Amino acid sequence: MSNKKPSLDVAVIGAGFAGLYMLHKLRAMGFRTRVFEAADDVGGTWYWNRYPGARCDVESMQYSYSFSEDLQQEWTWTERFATQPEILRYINHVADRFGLRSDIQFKTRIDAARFDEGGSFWRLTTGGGESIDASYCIMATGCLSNARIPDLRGLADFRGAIFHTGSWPHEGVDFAGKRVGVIGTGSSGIQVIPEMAKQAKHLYVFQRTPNFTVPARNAPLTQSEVANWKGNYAEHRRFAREATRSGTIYDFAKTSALLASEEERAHEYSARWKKGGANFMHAFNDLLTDERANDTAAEFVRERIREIVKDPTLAEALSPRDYPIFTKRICVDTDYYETFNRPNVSLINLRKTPIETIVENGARTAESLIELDAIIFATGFDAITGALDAIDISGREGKQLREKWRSGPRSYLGLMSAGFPNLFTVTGPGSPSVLSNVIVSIEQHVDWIADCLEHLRSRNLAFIEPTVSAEDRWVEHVNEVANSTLYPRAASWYMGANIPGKARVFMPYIGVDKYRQICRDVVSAGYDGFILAPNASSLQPSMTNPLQIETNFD
Ligand code: NA7
Repeated sequence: MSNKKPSLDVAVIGAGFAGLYMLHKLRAMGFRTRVFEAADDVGGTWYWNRYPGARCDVESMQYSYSFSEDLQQEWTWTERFATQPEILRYINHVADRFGLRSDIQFKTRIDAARFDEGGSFWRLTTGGGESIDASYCIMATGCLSNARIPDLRGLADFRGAIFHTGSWPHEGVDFAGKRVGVIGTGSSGIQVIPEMAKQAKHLYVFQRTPNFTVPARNAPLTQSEVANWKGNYAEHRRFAREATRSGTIYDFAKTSALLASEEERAHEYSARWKKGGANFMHAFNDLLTDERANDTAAEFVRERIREIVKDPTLAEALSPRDYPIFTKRICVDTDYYETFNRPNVSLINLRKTPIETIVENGARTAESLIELDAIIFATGFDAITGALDAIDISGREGKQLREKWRSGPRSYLGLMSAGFPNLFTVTGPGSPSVLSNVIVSIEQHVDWIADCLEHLRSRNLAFIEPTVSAEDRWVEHVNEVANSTLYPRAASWYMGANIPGKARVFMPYIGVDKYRQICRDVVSAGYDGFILAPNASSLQPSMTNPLQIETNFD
């Protein structure tokens, strides 16, 4: 066994919201920490997703760090829903304010992370062939960072320009006078389409599955709105963390849609539709658990589509019918349905006329050749596990994480996976992650991991790993919770359904409030379900003799 101490205590992969806060926190605690980032600057998701119309669908007063009172008081958001450039400015401000850049190695993609059992540390390998050793490895790689372009026949023959919303050119693109195709109508497509319609000569929207979207009603924030938030930040943040399922404050209804009269329902839905934003989801308390209740909300939105879109055939083609509303991420738009009334916009319904092949000058469907100068893929991400799978991660006995997760990700609390000591995932599968205000979830994970490393250090322990039985129980619990809702009814990226060949398993944990309590209970019970050890070899026996875990998840 090598006694050489690794050069780093902690290696963090990714310089988005998660990686930056992790660095700030650990550095202050005296851990030798370094962040590795593939891009040439900070920002993660907000660095890459620069497409026209890109905005956060969580309101800006809630979509920010809470760890520094000074930071949250000094920063002023200008709009109800912040644009990508404004969020990126905020992230850059944070990086500068806390002097984080000096400990971030940019333009460095981590290709592999191997647990070196001899030396008992993590050895990372970069794309450039550099090796880095660290006692702990923290994956802050993001849930929506592995952009996917589908394998369309003939794509290599296309002579026009190809873009993906999740990897947009920094210099911007001029689409004036161009015939543009957007493939995909998820949140990104629904944001880019109205903007593209204003720029392009003609826009062709290639839709496979229509999505439900609610109007954002975005507007500048008033001074009094900002003052109200800033004056009550502590309480607002506490409420979001401890009393909500999604870590976001909405106007939560306490009544069932089915107990309300038709008029009451119409009144409630209309009021929320007028106010805008994802608050619409919370009009009644059974919309995600009762199909009949859910259908009242879905039908309200379909009625709005019929009202807005002048051509009834087009309105019907834009109306989702084969999954419950909210079980795919609800989209929040500005003039999405209105855009289809423009003469320079055409909808290509891929359910009726699929793309047979891309050719050098466009896309050939079963019906016609659509000539295009540019194709924008708004086709999403290999979500939640994609960025982790892209790294060759191998743990004890050379076991690969992507092999272990082939039939679906297995983790304990979405924080660690058995067989991979000292490897943490921020907002990993099995944690609220994408079903929450992700900054709330990031801060909780970063704090939990930092406390855990302090716990180990103060007791002269160096290793931590979950037991297989704790992990099994957790995976079962995540599924039980999901199955008590309508979520699994949609072929969504929450289920891995957008990636051919990916296991269909519901990946996020539903319930920020409950999840946080469970994480605290696990710690109070002495890191229940984890093995803590002074050396790596002491981790071994537990795998054949798993501990029984006491923490009650229910
Ligand atoms: P999404 O939500 O995964 O949407 C991707 C869209 O692309 C969706 O409409 C897909 O249709 C469509 N798609 C995917 N593959 C194809 C192929 N092969 N052909 C045609 N259409 C396809 O990704 P977004 O980037 O919009 O949003 C992801 C999250 O990022 C979002 O929720 C925010 O949190 C930020 P499908 O529904 O699969 O039939």
